[in-house]
Amino acid sequence: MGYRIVVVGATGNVGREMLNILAEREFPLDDIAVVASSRSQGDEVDFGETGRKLKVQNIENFDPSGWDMALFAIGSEGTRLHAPRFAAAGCTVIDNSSLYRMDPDVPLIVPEVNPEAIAGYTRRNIIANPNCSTAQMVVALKPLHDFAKIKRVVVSTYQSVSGAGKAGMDELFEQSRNIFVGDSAEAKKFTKQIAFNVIPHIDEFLDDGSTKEEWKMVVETKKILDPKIKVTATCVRVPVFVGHSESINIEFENEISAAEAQKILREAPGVMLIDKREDGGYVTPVECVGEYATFISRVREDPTVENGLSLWCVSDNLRKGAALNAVQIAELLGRKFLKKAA
Ligand code: 11C
Repeated sequence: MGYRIVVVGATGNVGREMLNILAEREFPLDDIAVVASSRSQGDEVDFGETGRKLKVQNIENFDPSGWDMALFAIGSEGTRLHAPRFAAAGCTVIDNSSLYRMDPDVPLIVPEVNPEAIAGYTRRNIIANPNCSTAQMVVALKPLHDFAKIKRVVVSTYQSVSGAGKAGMDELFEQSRNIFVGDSAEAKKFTKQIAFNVIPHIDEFLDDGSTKEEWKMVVETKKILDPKIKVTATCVRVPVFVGHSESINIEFENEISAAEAQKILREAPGVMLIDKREDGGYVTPVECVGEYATFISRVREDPTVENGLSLWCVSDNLRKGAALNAVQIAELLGRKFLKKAA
């Protein structure tokens, strides 16, 4: 016996990856429904590589009663409209938007980091999935924090355009092509030219001069990992289609050598350490596409602070940063709370 699962936002970048990953991991399903806005009603989407096509239903008329879980991959606005009615109908919402992440009654879960916090889902029948740049960072930080207690993190991100949806990917493609043929590189989705450029601005500006993407990395890391950890972030969009990269500098309370950190990371859940200290002995975003792991490279001591380390962290933002983490949450929920007889 399996689960009845709904994928909400099934036609978007993350929704499609959710379907791929549910199929790849042979998630125990009795039934699957795909829903999206009325624009996509009647369209067909692939259920991964199973050969099965699923017909998109209109979210406005979809009745969630009798469905076990819904993986939401629509923006905060649509989530605000529809998630409460799914949750009230008994269908547990696993939400990829930022809407509920900081709600104290909604657990924010990365299964390798804080699986125990999922127990709080009963308060609203909603579980939040973190921002992609936070998810990969906390997977890397957790085993190091357990060993030497992290005091402070300085992170700079290099985030791919797929984080801004299909429109972001189309803009990078079109601008690159236009520039090659001598046409203008008009910016629509992004605030400046993204092709052959980098933009130090993701999401809206806040009063203190930081951006909401940077704020999310700070507050989500505290909620998932440890409220005592200080985080400062600079989030940058780069002309890469898929795969977010991060340069992370960490200050610890206790001593930790680079060799100790490498040993810990080699054995850590969800982490793949590729750290050869030679030409090409590190991972770049193009190599992480389609993978589940959070890749760590360039682990080294930072002699400018007591107990400091620097490292490089790369992951597929549509997978561990979004769809994979959501499916892992569904698996965890199934194992712990929504057990089905085999
Ligand atoms: C980006 N991290 O790369 C964002 C996308 O809060 O879930 C995901 C935004 C979020 O643009």
